[in-house]
Amino acid sequence: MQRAGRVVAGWGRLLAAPGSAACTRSYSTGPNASPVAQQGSPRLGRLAAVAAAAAAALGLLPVAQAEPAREQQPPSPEELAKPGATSIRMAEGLEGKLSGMYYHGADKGETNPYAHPDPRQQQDAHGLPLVRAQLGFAPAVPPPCTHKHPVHVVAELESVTKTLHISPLHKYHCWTFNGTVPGPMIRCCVGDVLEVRHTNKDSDGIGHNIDLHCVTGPGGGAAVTYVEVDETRTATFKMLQPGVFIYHCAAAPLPTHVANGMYGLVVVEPEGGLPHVDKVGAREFYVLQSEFYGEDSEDTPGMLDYDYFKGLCEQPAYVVFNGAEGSMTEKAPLVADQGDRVRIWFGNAGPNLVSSFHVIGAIFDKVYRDGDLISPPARGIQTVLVPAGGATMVEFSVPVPGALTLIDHSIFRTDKGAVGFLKVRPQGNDKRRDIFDSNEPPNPCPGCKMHN
Ligand SMILES: [Cu+2]
Repeated sequence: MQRAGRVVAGWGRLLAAPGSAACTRSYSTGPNASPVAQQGSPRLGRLAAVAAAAAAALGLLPVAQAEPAREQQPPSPEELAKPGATSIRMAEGLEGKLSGMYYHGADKGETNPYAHPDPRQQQDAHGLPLVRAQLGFAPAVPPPCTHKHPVHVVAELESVTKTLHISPLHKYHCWTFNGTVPGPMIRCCVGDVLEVRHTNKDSDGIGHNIDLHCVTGPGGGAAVTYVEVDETRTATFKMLQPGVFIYHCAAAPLPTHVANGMYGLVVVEPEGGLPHVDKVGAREFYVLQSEFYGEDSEDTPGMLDYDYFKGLCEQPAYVVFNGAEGSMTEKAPLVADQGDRVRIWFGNAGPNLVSSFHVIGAIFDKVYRDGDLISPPARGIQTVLVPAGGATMVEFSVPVPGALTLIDHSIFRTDKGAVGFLKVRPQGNDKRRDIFDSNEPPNPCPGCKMHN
């Protein structure tokens, strides 16, 4: 599969993106600004320096190697509290720590420069180090979070249409984030600020937005990220809860935007990261289940045309993992080595069905139910329910070589595409016959597509 294993970052385009000129605006220093605002805040300056030093020590990639001279510092909390003193407001003051909530006051005609940090800077206005979001394209995942202090993560999502194979028989005119179904996986830590920069390049001229389930606030960010064609809008969201979260387009008609492929996953790691996340031999995969609704096109052979009423009746033509029947089967299975730990970030975009996620030949020894990364995981689980608009994370070991099979155990859906393989490659000569043994050679049943 061409997109397998591809992990990319789109930082370069951010610098040249339309509208980036707005990032160069300075803080309010108008006639109503106080001397404090005009002279800057020594405390914030110290915090910024400390954060920058921490970022450098941690090896976080700065946006630029050298920070240009900054003529103005962010206004102090005292300054922010004065009515009319500046063009921005914050729901909470900085309070001497890097934990202020970001407030989008566009509905009041206000602008918020905190949402548009200068990409040439190494920190945002709170002193948080600016880092690019590395995007994972399924089944690849972004690298785990290693930073020990909050950062400001910038993720670029682009709405774009693309005709993709959704099965060996059918192509489909997909509405996508960044050209793939599912859209990219984003990874950050609780306490981070996630900046979403949403650009619309839809060739059909349709408007799109993004509802991120990791966001606390109206619409999950949908209204503030709505863009018409060739527009870019940016919003910042503080990650208050760790977990595994779906994001999706929520533009009207919402079911159609989800049914056509506009969804992805955000992982917000808990403070301190996850256990084993850096362990050698750990394999992480991004798998997202979804449905396609349609009928054979009368105009274009081999195309499946979207059918709203099939969606309304919850009668999918396909139920798939990672955007297509066969996305993870013979030609492009997931691969692990005997003895590995396997971690699967599993989301269900729906739009209708609840998944009964199961791996044939494995028992989940850790299940972070509903994407809850705080509570102790459930143990010894065979099948986990994942609702539409929900997600989970499962872990298991693979001591025995051979092929395992990912399915939705609502079993007729395997005939609609919900099948994937995990190939466990042998390591050494120990096949662990103490765990799995037979004198009989494998003899798969004729026509079987689950036990290869
Ligand atoms: Cu959309």
